Amino acid sequence: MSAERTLILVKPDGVARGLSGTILARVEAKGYKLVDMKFVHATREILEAHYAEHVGKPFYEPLVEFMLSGPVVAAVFEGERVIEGFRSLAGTTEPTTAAPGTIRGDYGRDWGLKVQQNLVHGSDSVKSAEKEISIWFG
Ligand code: IDP
Ligand code: MG
Repeated sequence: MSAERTLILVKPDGVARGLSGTILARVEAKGYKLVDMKFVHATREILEAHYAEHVGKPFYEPLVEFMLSGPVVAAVFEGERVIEGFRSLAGTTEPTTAAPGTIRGDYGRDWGLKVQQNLVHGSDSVKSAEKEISIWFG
């Protein structure tokens, strides 16, 4: 059985604020293994595939625009229960109430925009991880 993998993105706000290294270091420090990584400016096509589950929601278009606003770091991390472990480290979606000690809780806040800029993305299931790794890394 191969080890579990997840797709992690440092979103454009994380890159613009100079937090890419800090964020990746926290994932590495927890013990997960970095197995692939690239610095990339997403395309609308990539984002439409990546965020297909959110089509039609009020924040969908602002989310796509936000993700197109600058480069992201896309990374694949590996380890036992890494999907769940990274989402726990990232914190809940809304940065205002994400627990202190999490990435979103420590570095994020609400900026009063139509989309929450919350620094990171992490796959939410084995199925999504496989799909997302293939979208971003082919
Ligand atoms: P997740 O990133 O915590 O898995 P999702 O529900 O998959 O959250 O939503 C994808 C992204 O869309 C979030 O990370 C956030 O940037 C944005 N988002 C989600 N829900 C809302 C909302 O209710 N208002 C504004 N932005 C949202
Ligand atoms: Mg999600």
